[in-house]
Amino acid sequence: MQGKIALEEHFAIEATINDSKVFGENVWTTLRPRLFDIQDMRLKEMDKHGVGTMILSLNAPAVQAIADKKRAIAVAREANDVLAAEIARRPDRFSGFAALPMQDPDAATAELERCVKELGFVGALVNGFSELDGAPSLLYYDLPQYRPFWKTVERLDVPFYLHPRNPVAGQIPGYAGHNWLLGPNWAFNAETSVHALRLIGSGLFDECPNLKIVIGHLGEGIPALLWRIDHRNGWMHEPHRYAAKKPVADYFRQHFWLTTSGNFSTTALKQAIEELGADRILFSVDWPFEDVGEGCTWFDKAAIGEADRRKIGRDNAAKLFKLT
Ligand code: GRE
Ligand code: ZN
Repeated sequence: MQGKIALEEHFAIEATINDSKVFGENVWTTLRPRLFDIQDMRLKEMDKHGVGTMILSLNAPAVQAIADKKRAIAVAREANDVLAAEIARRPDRFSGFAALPMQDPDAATAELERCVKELGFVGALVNGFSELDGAPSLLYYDLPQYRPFWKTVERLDVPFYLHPRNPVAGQIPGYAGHNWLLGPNWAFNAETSVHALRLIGSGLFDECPNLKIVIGHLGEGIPALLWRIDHRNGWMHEPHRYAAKKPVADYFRQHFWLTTSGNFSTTALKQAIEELGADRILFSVDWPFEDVGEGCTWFDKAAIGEADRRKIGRDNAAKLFKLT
């Protein structure tokens, strides 16, 4: 399919590049230049495999792991300015997601507003919880201090991409001594799904009925468990004890969009379509951690209907991000 839009596609700046050094030296020689490149190799890959547009975002965890608040604010601003300059060179091919210093809710709100209104970005991509010097615990965005931020996201009418990050050392005792569970193997989906469910349970979507959240990897495991999350031990008729008013599935179907990033499984794609409908699924690769050719070759031939392929490959994203 030509003209695909892909929206979990990363780049790095000097201040964040080393966060991506996770796969060892022999991969790093390839991964590093791919993260710094915007206009050369990336565009060639897009042309070769029918990607018309990439919505670009910073690598992970980047700003979210900078516990010094001032530095988090400065690095987010720098990354967003770099991205805006790159988009200006090829506005026909690139669009942007804001990196946000969530350590400071007011600063994050102001930076989002600047990125959308002045730089023309189409949303934000945040790498999970934030770390902050002196804060007693990790900052998840269901916390009450983030409500004004979410009101602004809703008012600006831009989607918020909740992207994975690893837990901090010791956060999940069961991972100790089993490092292979970190990253895309398991920890990313476990961390991100819990964060998404915290947002739902907190009642955020009752307060912000027009909020739009995007998550990757075909839903970080949630579609497979959506029934069970609400049903639990159904015969016991014990309602969820959370602030939200409705079942989890209601919020998930109304407020969430899922991308195919890094999960090129037709079974998972079909399940996501069955649970949420084809209008809620968006094509993505997760470049450069995943390969544009691999993602596109899979998607272009996946056993779904052609009408769904057009929606997922392009039309849903064009509508959600108001791309022309
Ligand atoms: C990502 O940001 O998507 C990512 C990483 C590290 C490893 C794999 C991966 O940051 O998909
Ligand atoms: Zn990613």
